[in-house]
Amino acid sequence: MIYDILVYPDKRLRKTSDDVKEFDEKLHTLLDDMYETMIAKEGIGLAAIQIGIAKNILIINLADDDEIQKKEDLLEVINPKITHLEGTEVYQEGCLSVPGYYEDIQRAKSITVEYFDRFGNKVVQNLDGLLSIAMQHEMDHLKGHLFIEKLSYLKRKKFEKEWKKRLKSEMDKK
Ligand code: Y12
Ligand code: CO
Repeated sequence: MIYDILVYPDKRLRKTSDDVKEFDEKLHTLLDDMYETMIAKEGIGLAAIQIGIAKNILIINLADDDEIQKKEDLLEVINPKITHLEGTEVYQEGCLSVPGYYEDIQRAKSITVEYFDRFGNKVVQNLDGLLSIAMQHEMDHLKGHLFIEKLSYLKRKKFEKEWKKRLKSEMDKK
């Protein structure tokens, strides 16, 4: 099933998500639906709150060196916690909930993250590069935060002005 993605400024995106307690068939169906939705919308990462489900679940599927997004590289991440952050890196980010807007964002360069897979097995990973950035971006969603909150005051003001204009023109077209 392909879900609709919540788009800024939808208030539901600001909800804090709750931990998953049951690693059951219902969770597996949700993970499968999240993957189907992310691929259909041409994303590389998706948090459950972006489809209106306030659970600590996210998926990431980066393309490989040949720019192919292989399902075997899919990360299914449940109840993640960052235990270590190191360095800083700037990367131009985008988000399915803020479609068409991209901006340079500073985050930690490398992280250690602990989470559970779909079967409830604990995973500990050291991440750097794009995976580290994507994990931090998606984990922000679980706390109700969007990457645009990291913009400077002036960039945020410009963004809000352009976004309002865009939403108005979309409404006028209807
Ligand atoms: C680095 C930085 C941020 C992330 C988070 C995951 N972000 C995405 O998956 C963004 C996807 C996205 C897709 C879009 O659609 C198309 O390109 C067709 C898009 O543009 C529009 O919707 C117009 C914007 C964002 C991971 C790694
Ligand atoms: Co996002």
